[in-house]
Amino acid sequence: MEKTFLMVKPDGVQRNLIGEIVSRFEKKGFQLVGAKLMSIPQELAEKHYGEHKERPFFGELVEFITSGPVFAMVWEGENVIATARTMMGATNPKDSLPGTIRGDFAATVGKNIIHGSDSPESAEREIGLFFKEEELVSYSKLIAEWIY
Ligand code: DAT
Ligand code: MG
Repeated sequence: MEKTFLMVKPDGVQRNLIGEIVSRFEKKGFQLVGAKLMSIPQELAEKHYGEHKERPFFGELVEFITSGPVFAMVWEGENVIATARTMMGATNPKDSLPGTIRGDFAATVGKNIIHGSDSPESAEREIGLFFKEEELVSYSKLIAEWIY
């Protein structure tokens, strides 16, 4: 089953949105397989956002993501990578639709509440950066029969 890396960013944690965000993915039918509240070390932040190294906002981005605790998660489900991106909404909250997480809770691109992997390759890479294999839990739920 497909897995993705999702993370409530420091603004989402400070704004008490962990429960709201977890709840949305649970209700959708996805399964939580790993989660932890953590502070991101500088080096991990730079690796995680490595694709944006040359962008003018890279420094601010790393500073922001290390500015307070984040809630890192791995979720599992059919098409969870793309579906989670849809549920998150557009990167810039000025474009994200109501009903999406960023559309409902974020106002600026610099503080847009949530991170989600954008492809199978980035999901694998990001899960590997943030979680050890033994931190991910494989289990089945009876309700899966009513989703799949
Ligand atoms: P996403 O988080 O939707 O995958 P991204 O990978 O393009 O978006 O960018 C990573 C983060 O960088 C994004 O969530 C917020 C920040 N960011 C992106 N574009 C920005 C910009 N033009 N100015 C400031 N921050 C930006
Ligand atoms: Mg991205």
